Amino acid sequence: MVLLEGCLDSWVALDKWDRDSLVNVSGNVRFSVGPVEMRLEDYFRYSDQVKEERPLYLFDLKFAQKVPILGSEFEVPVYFREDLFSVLGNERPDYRWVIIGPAGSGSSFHIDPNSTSAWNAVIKGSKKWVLFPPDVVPPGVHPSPDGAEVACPVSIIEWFMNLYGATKNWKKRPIECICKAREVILVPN
Ligand SMILES: O=C(O)CCC(=O)C(=O)O
Repeated sequence: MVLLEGCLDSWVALDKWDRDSLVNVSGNVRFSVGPVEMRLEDYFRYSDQVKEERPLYLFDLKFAQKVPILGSEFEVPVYFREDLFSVLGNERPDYRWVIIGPAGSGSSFHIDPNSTSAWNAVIKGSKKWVLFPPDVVPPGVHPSPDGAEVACPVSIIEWFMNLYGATKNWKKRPIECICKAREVILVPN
């Protein structure tokens, strides 16, 4: 795992992507939010007042097709330009997402498909990461026999409150960090 600073300096998105500009530029376009599709204006209204333990997390893989200008306001950081998926042409698997969420929302434990090494940039706010070594199953997590699917029955908040502590005296502890705005994390395969 590597945390990088200073490699997003050319991104228009860094200064431009705030709520108002994203709402304006996307208008009535609907983004994928868990099981539903929502306009950004509605999503931000929801996320301002949400009190649920598992707030809905906006996670949209078609954002740049839906609102093409968004696709032009960031670029792949120089370190990640080798693109092995390019040999697949139109068969390329999903490869880019915009992610938005209020405090307490997030992705739970998983292993990315296709042996992906993923980079993940933070534009606003900050994101806590907990990465376990490949041979370690985090407490409370139940992988499928081949390890490809993992189920984590508790919310992220509950995991931190009730299960995280168990790892404190494990020999193989997770690597943890907080990725702040303008930083990028590389999560290896
Ligand atoms: O930013 C996140 O919530 C995690 C994203 C992630 O791990 C993924 O897309 O596989």
